[in-house]
Amino acid sequence: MRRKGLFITIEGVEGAGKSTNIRVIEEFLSEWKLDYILTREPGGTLIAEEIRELLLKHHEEKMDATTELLLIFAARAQHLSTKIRQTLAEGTWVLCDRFTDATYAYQGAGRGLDVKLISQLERLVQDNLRPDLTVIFDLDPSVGLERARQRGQLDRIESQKLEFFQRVREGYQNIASREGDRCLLIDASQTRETVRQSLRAALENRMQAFLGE
Ligand code: Z5A
Repeated sequence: MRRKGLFITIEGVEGAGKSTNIRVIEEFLSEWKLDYILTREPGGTLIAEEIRELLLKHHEEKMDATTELLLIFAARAQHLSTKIRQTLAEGTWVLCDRFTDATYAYQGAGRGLDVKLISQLERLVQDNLRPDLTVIFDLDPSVGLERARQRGQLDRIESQKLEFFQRVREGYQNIASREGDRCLLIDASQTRETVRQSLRAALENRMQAFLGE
Protein backbone atom coordinates (compact mmCIF):
# COMPACT_ATOMS: atom_id res chain seq x y z
CA MET A 1 0.00 0.00 0.00
CA ARG A 2 1.31 3.51 -0.84
CA ARG A 3 1.75 5.79 2.13
CA LYS A 4 1.63 9.00 0.12
CA GLY A 5 -1.02 10.28 -2.25
CA LEU A 6 -0.19 10.50 -5.93
CA PHE A 7 0.29 13.86 -7.61
CA ILE A 8 -1.40 14.08 -11.03
CA THR A 9 -1.17 17.19 -13.20
CA ILE A 10 -3.15 18.14 -16.31
CA GLU A 11 -1.66 20.27 -19.08
CA GLY A 12 -2.27 21.56 -22.59
CA VAL A 13 -2.72 24.68 -24.72
CA GLU A 14 -5.87 26.80 -24.35
CA GLY A 15 -9.11 25.05 -25.14
CA ALA A 16 -7.42 21.65 -25.41
CA GLY A 17 -10.10 20.18 -23.14
CA LYS A 18 -8.41 20.10 -19.72
CA SER A 19 -11.53 21.11 -17.81
CA THR A 20 -13.69 18.75 -19.89
CA ASN A 21 -11.39 15.79 -19.29
CA ILE A 22 -10.66 16.51 -15.64
CA ARG A 23 -14.21 15.30 -15.12
CA VAL A 24 -13.27 12.02 -16.84
CA ILE A 25 -10.25 11.64 -14.53
CA GLU A 26 -12.37 12.42 -11.45
CA GLU A 27 -14.91 9.82 -12.49
CA PHE A 28 -12.05 7.35 -12.94
CA LEU A 29 -10.52 8.07 -9.51
CA SER A 30 -13.93 7.70 -7.88
CA GLU A 31 -14.39 4.30 -9.54
CA TRP A 32 -11.05 3.25 -8.02
CA LYS A 33 -12.35 4.60 -4.67
CA LEU A 34 -9.37 6.92 -4.31
CA ASP A 35 -9.54 10.00 -2.07
CA TYR A 36 -8.45 13.04 -4.05
CA ILE A 37 -8.70 16.80 -4.18
CA LEU A 38 -8.97 18.90 -7.33
CA THR A 39 -6.97 22.11 -7.42
CA ARG A 40 -5.43 24.42 -10.01
CA GLU A 41 -2.50 26.66 -10.89
CA PRO A 42 -1.98 29.48 -10.75
CA GLY A 43 -4.25 29.45 -7.72
CA GLY A 44 -5.64 26.84 -5.38
CA THR A 45 -5.46 28.93 -2.15
CA LEU A 46 -6.80 32.39 -1.24
CA ILE A 47 -3.47 34.15 -1.70
CA ALA A 48 -2.52 32.17 -4.82
CA GLU A 49 -5.93 32.94 -6.36
CA GLU A 50 -5.25 36.65 -5.83
CA ILE A 51 -1.94 36.24 -7.65
CA ARG A 52 -3.82 34.41 -10.44
CA GLU A 53 -6.13 37.39 -10.86
CA LEU A 54 -3.13 39.70 -11.14
CA LEU A 55 -1.58 37.40 -13.75
CA LEU A 56 -4.65 36.99 -15.93
CA LYS A 57 -6.23 40.42 -15.94
CA HIS A 58 -5.35 43.06 -18.52
CA HIS A 59 -3.17 45.93 -17.19
CA GLU A 60 -2.39 49.33 -18.65
CA GLU A 61 1.27 48.59 -17.93
CA LYS A 62 2.95 45.70 -19.80
CA MET A 63 3.84 42.88 -17.41
CA ASP A 64 7.53 41.98 -17.66
CA ALA A 65 8.11 38.27 -18.45
CA THR A 66 10.34 37.79 -15.38
CA THR A 67 7.70 39.44 -13.18
CA GLU A 68 5.17 36.97 -14.62
CA LEU A 69 7.51 34.05 -13.91
CA LEU A 70 8.17 35.13 -10.31
CA LEU A 71 4.46 35.66 -9.63
CA ILE A 72 3.72 32.15 -10.92
CA PHE A 73 6.34 30.65 -8.61
CA ALA A 74 5.14 32.82 -5.71
CA ALA A 75 1.63 31.40 -6.17
CA ARG A 76 3.13 27.89 -6.46
CA ALA A 77 5.10 28.27 -3.21
CA GLN A 78 1.91 29.25 -1.40
CA HIS A 79 -0.08 26.43 -2.99
CA LEU A 80 2.55 23.83 -2.13
CA SER A 81 3.05 24.95 1.44
CA THR A 82 -0.59 25.41 2.40
CA LYS A 83 -2.29 22.68 0.40
CA ILE A 84 -0.44 20.24 -1.86
CA ARG A 85 2.30 18.89 0.42
CA GLN A 86 -0.01 18.40 3.37
CA THR A 87 -2.67 16.65 1.25
CA LEU A 88 -0.16 14.23 -0.28
CA ALA A 89 1.33 13.50 3.14
CA GLU A 90 -2.12 12.54 4.42
CA GLY A 91 -2.37 9.93 1.64
CA THR A 92 -4.88 11.88 -0.46
CA TRP A 93 -4.26 12.17 -4.18
CA VAL A 94 -3.91 15.62 -5.74
CA LEU A 95 -5.30 16.37 -9.19
CA CYS A 96 -3.92 19.71 -10.30
CA ASP A 97 -5.07 21.67 -13.38
CA ARG A 98 -1.63 22.84 -14.62
CA PHE A 99 1.68 22.90 -12.73
CA THR A 100 5.35 23.54 -13.53
CA ASP A 101 5.26 21.99 -17.03
CA ALA A 102 3.03 24.97 -17.89
CA THR A 103 5.85 27.27 -16.76
CA TYR A 104 8.36 25.49 -19.01
CA ALA A 105 5.85 25.61 -21.89
CA TYR A 106 4.45 29.17 -21.49
CA GLN A 107 7.26 31.15 -19.85
CA GLY A 108 10.11 29.00 -21.25
CA ALA A 109 9.08 27.98 -24.79
CA GLY A 110 6.39 30.67 -25.21
CA ARG A 111 8.05 33.78 -23.73
CA GLY A 112 11.62 32.58 -24.36
CA LEU A 113 12.81 32.85 -20.73
CA ASP A 114 15.95 30.92 -19.79
CA VAL A 115 15.10 27.32 -18.92
CA LYS A 116 17.96 27.29 -16.36
CA LEU A 117 16.26 30.10 -14.46
CA ILE A 118 12.98 28.15 -14.43
CA SER A 119 14.69 25.02 -13.17
CA GLN A 120 16.46 26.99 -10.41
CA LEU A 121 13.12 28.36 -9.24
CA GLU A 122 11.60 24.88 -9.53
CA ARG A 123 14.25 23.50 -7.17
CA LEU A 124 13.91 26.45 -4.79
CA VAL A 125 10.12 26.22 -4.53
CA GLN A 126 9.50 22.51 -4.95
CA ASP A 127 12.67 20.89 -3.65
CA ASN A 128 12.28 17.30 -4.94
CA LEU A 129 8.53 17.35 -5.45
CA ARG A 130 7.51 16.48 -9.03
CA PRO A 131 4.23 15.12 -10.41
CA ASP A 132 3.89 11.32 -10.50
CA LEU A 133 1.77 11.49 -13.65
CA THR A 134 1.09 14.30 -16.11
CA VAL A 135 -1.62 14.18 -18.77
CA ILE A 136 -0.89 16.55 -21.66
CA PHE A 137 -3.71 17.32 -24.10
CA ASP A 138 -2.17 18.02 -27.47
CA LEU A 139 -4.03 20.23 -29.93
CA ASP A 140 -3.33 22.63 -32.77
CA PRO A 141 -3.55 25.98 -30.93
CA SER A 142 -5.65 27.57 -33.70
CA VAL A 143 -8.37 24.99 -32.93
CA GLY A 144 -7.95 25.44 -29.15
CA LEU A 145 -8.09 29.24 -29.33
CA GLU A 146 -11.24 29.07 -31.45
CA ARG A 147 -12.82 26.83 -28.79
CA ALA A 148 -11.71 29.25 -26.05
CA ARG A 149 -12.96 32.28 -28.03
CA GLN A 150 -16.44 30.80 -28.27
CA ARG A 151 -16.52 30.80 -24.47
CA GLY A 152 -16.14 34.59 -24.20
CA GLN A 153 -13.52 37.31 -23.71
CA LEU A 154 -9.86 36.27 -23.71
CA ASP A 155 -7.70 37.00 -20.64
CA ARG A 156 -4.21 38.58 -20.76
CA ILE A 157 -2.34 35.34 -21.50
CA GLU A 158 -4.99 34.02 -23.90
CA SER A 159 -4.62 37.24 -25.90
CA GLN A 160 -1.11 36.36 -27.12
CA LYS A 161 -0.45 35.75 -30.82
CA LEU A 162 -0.94 32.32 -32.40
CA GLU A 163 2.86 31.86 -32.77
CA PHE A 164 3.20 32.11 -29.00
CA PHE A 165 0.79 29.18 -28.55
CA GLN A 166 2.57 27.21 -31.27
CA ARG A 167 5.78 27.50 -29.26
CA VAL A 168 3.86 26.51 -26.12
CA ARG A 169 2.53 23.40 -27.89
CA GLU A 170 6.05 22.45 -29.01
CA GLY A 171 7.27 23.01 -25.46
CA TYR A 172 4.71 20.50 -24.19
CA GLN A 173 5.52 18.01 -26.95
CA ASN A 174 9.21 18.18 -26.02
CA ILE A 175 8.44 17.56 -22.35
CA ALA A 176 6.26 14.56 -23.30
CA SER A 177 8.95 13.02 -25.48
CA ARG A 178 11.72 13.65 -22.92
CA GLU A 179 9.71 12.36 -19.98
CA GLY A 180 7.63 9.57 -21.45
CA ASP A 181 7.54 7.64 -18.17
CA ARG A 182 5.78 10.48 -16.39
CA CYS A 183 3.73 11.98 -19.23
CA LEU A 184 0.74 10.78 -21.23
CA LEU A 185 0.27 12.73 -24.46
CA ILE A 186 -3.38 12.62 -25.55
CA ASP A 187 -4.50 13.70 -29.02
CA ALA A 188 -7.20 16.26 -28.19
CA SER A 189 -8.25 16.90 -31.80
CA GLN A 190 -10.64 13.93 -31.78
CA THR A 191 -14.29 14.05 -30.72
CA ARG A 192 -15.02 14.39 -27.01
CA GLU A 193 -16.00 10.70 -26.86
CA THR A 194 -12.82 9.49 -28.61
CA VAL A 195 -10.63 11.64 -26.33
CA ARG A 196 -12.50 10.27 -23.33
CA GLN A 197 -11.90 6.69 -24.44
CA SER A 198 -8.17 7.19 -25.15
CA LEU A 199 -7.75 8.92 -21.81
CA ARG A 200 -9.53 6.15 -19.91
CA ALA A 201 -7.49 3.44 -21.65
CA ALA A 202 -4.22 5.25 -20.90
CA LEU A 203 -5.20 5.83 -17.25
CA GLU A 204 -6.22 2.21 -16.84
CA ASN A 205 -2.73 1.18 -17.94
CA ARG A 206 -0.88 3.58 -15.64
CA MET A 207 -3.13 2.92 -12.69
CA GLN A 208 -2.37 -0.82 -12.77
CA ALA A 209 1.31 0.07 -12.51
CA PHE A 210 0.79 2.57 -9.65
CA LEU A 211 -1.54 0.47 -7.56
CA GLY A 212 0.33 -2.74 -8.18
CA GLU A 213 3.46 -1.24 -6.61
N1 Z5A B 1 -0.06 29.61 -16.97
C1 Z5A B 1 1.23 29.97 -17.29
O1 Z5A B 1 1.46 30.78 -18.19
N2 Z5A B 1 2.26 29.40 -16.58
C2 Z5A B 1 2.05 28.52 -15.58
O2 Z5A B 1 3.01 28.04 -14.97
C3 Z5A B 1 0.70 28.16 -15.27
C4 Z5A B 1 -0.32 28.72 -15.99
C5 Z5A B 1 0.43 27.19 -14.15
C6 Z5A B 1 -4.62 29.92 -16.87
O3 Z5A B 1 -4.73 28.56 -17.08
C7 Z5A B 1 -3.47 30.49 -17.62
O4 Z5A B 1 -2.28 30.42 -16.86
C8 Z5A B 1 -3.18 29.77 -18.90
C9 Z5A B 1 -1.70 29.38 -18.83
C10 Z5A B 1 -1.18 30.22 -17.73
N3 Z5A B 1 -3.37 30.75 -19.88
N4 Z5A B 1 -3.51 30.80 -20.97
N5 Z5A B 1 -3.70 31.19 -21.98
P1 Z5A B 1 -6.13 27.80 -17.08
O5 Z5A B 1 -5.77 26.37 -17.12
O6 Z5A B 1 -6.97 28.23 -15.99
O7 Z5A B 1 -6.87 28.34 -18.35
P2 Z5A B 1 -6.92 27.82 -19.77
O8 Z5A B 1 -5.72 27.15 -20.31
O9 Z5A B 1 -7.32 29.05 -20.47
O10 Z5A B 1 -7.96 26.64 -19.73
P3 Z5A B 1 -9.16 26.54 -20.64
O11 Z5A B 1 -9.24 27.57 -21.71
O12 Z5A B 1 -10.32 26.46 -19.71
O13 Z5A B 1 -8.94 25.28 -21.45
P4 Z5A B 1 -9.36 23.80 -21.24
O14 Z5A B 1 -9.76 23.56 -19.84
O15 Z5A B 1 -8.25 23.03 -21.79
O16 Z5A B 1 -10.59 23.61 -22.19
P5 Z5A B 1 -12.13 23.18 -21.86
O17 Z5A B 1 -12.78 24.30 -21.08
O18 Z5A B 1 -12.24 21.81 -21.40
O19 Z5A B 1 -12.64 23.21 -23.35
C11 Z5A B 1 -12.74 24.42 -24.09
C12 Z5A B 1 -14.01 24.35 -24.98
O20 Z5A B 1 -13.83 23.31 -25.95
C13 Z5A B 1 -15.28 23.99 -24.18
O21 Z5A B 1 -16.34 24.69 -24.75
C14 Z5A B 1 -15.44 22.48 -24.44
O22 Z5A B 1 -16.77 22.06 -24.39
C15 Z5A B 1 -14.87 22.33 -25.84
N6 Z5A B 1 -14.26 21.01 -26.08
C16 Z5A B 1 -13.54 20.27 -25.20
N7 Z5A B 1 -13.14 19.12 -25.78
C17 Z5A B 1 -13.59 19.15 -27.06
C18 Z5A B 1 -13.49 18.24 -28.17
N8 Z5A B 1 -12.83 17.08 -28.07
N9 Z5A B 1 -14.05 18.62 -29.33
C19 Z5A B 1 -14.70 19.81 -29.45
N10 Z5A B 1 -14.86 20.70 -28.44
C20 Z5A B 1 -14.31 20.37 -27.27
